[in-house]
Amino acid sequence: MAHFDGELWREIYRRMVRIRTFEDEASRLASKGEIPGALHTAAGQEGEIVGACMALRPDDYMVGNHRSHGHPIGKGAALRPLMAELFGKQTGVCHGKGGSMHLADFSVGSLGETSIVGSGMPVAVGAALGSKLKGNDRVTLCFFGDGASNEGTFHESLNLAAIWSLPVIFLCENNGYGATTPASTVMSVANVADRAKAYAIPGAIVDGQDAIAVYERVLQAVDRARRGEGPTLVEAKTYRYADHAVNLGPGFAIDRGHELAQWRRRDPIALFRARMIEAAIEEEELARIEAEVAASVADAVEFARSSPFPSYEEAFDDVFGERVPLPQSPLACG
Ligand SMILES: Cc1ncc(C[n+]2csc(CCOP(=O)(O)OP(=O)(O)O)c2C)c(N)n1
Repeated sequence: MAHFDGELWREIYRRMVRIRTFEDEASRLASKGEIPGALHTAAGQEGEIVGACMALRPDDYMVGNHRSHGHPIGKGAALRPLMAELFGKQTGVCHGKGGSMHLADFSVGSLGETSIVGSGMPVAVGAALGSKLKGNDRVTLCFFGDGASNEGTFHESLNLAAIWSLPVIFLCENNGYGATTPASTVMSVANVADRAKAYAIPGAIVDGQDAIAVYERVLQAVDRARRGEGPTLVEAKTYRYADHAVNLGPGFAIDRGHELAQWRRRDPIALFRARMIEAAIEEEELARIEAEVAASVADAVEFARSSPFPSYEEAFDDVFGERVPLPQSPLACG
């Protein structure tokens, strides 16, 4: 049984509930068209997200993927600018130009996410190389899916991180599917962690529905990285409750049979809630946390709704490359 740390456990619980509540609300708003575009949610995966992020220091780096509203929340991000970004508003973390699949919040070390599967791993390796060259002890945690582990960037990133002993933790969120493809049908090994052998780095499998188990295993990997001993590959076995994404149409539905009900019985939030009550944390206190989170998500939605869209003149702000002269606003042309 893991050592009980009241402050840590309460924060893990708060962040997991923040992710679930944020995701459920974002999904509802996207389904009714208030949030534009495809929206990938991580409900069901909160245990591995928060367990891993809590093993980091606030000044450590974190890189996500296309399913990454939860990752910055796990790292401690404020909800208002995240929700505003989903709405495409000027007050969003990327000033409304990134949307759901391009959230970056440097204030909490979240270096960002992109829709290109496997693209986060080289970015994480670059951040870790930066720490090494600067001689500081900041580590980088990189989240990616089982599908991304079949991309070429996985091999290149783990190989480079291994030969240069870089301070990076590769956290594979094995939720059983790459979009709608069962992971077992596109992998020649039973576990993503088995691939660590090929790079002579530690590979570990953890129960992704157990936030504390993930926290403890990732903490070991973080300590190793900070000591300069190099990367670790951690595979969290988890599950996502929703189909691939909201607003992509029926072609992305998964035929899951009884699987969903089985995984819901091991819901990471419900399991952890029961464990906290066992550890003598009052039910009323947990209910208070849940009410506070519900209020802060509602507040974030109101903030997003009432924020302005970016102006036409801002179209080329915050982007790399030459600023091209803007023609007269099409809106002004009438
Ligand atoms: C390079 C690339 N190939 C394919 C896609 C289409 N695509 C988007 S998400 C996805 C599945 C990714 O699976 P996984 O990494 O396991 O993450 P999950 O969505 O299951 O969380 C695919 C194939 C893409 N966006 N980028």
